[in-house]
Amino acid sequence: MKKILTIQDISCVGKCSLTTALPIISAMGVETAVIPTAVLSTHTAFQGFTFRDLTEDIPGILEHWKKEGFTFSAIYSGYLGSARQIDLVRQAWKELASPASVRIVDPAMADHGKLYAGFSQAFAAEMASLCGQADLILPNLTEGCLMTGTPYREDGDEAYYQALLRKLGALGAGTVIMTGVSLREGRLGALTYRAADDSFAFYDNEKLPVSFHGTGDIFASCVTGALALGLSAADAAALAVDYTLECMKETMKDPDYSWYGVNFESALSWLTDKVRSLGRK
Ligand code: PXL
Repeated sequence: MKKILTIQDISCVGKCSLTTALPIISAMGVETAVIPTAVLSTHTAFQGFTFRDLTEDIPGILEHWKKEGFTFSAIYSGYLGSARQIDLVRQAWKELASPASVRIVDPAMADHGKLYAGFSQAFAAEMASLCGQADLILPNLTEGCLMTGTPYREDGDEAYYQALLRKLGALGAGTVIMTGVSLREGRLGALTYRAADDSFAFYDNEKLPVSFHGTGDIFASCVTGALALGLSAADAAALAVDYTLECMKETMKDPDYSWYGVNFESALSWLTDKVRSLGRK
């Protein structure tokens, strides 16, 4: 069985970071080890959340795992709280990656043109440096703009997105998958850029007239699981576009849905059926 490591916080309520990565990647039939970077009572879109920083626990975890000889086929980092945690992701790559391991970074720090609460432009620059050392990065439009000094535009055309992904590739990552890209009225998808041959792949599906919190984490988790199962980056992105859409449709069907995250749980059976039909599980 493929085994991945994900490094991000636990928001105890909020349907994001580890509480989505763990169930989604596990459901895809991939063992999911975790390093929790912090425990928050909720994600940071709530008021009054608690925050316990677990940074000081991480070096001991890495040291123990190094002694055990653990390695992972992918190491996927998400929301991180400080420059020190960014450094610890680099250390995890050094200690726990094999030559075939894929280093995946979702620079989860911003959306809708703004940084999340508690982040600065200096942190965005640190994250850009981590992205430059990764194999595959998963920024949304806001994060891509912040990391490359590109003006944020919601009405960008294909040329705007291609220029942005080339700039992100120039940071150093081999593959860039940008989520939330709309190139046609009523459609939304993901643009994948491979720096080695300067090639693009675009996949979109129906665009719903709503936007929900936590969809970026769901998308990144699904891409990570799919890559571990051997899909190409472009195929993994297409599966994740479809799964994220299923999650949003499930949410809209539920009259009692929560504002803070989508009903990804109701769409897990859709995802496991898909994975089975790919013959990967
Ligand atoms: O979904 C990204 C995310 C992860 N973790 C925490 C967050 C957010 C987004 O707001 O606040 C703690």
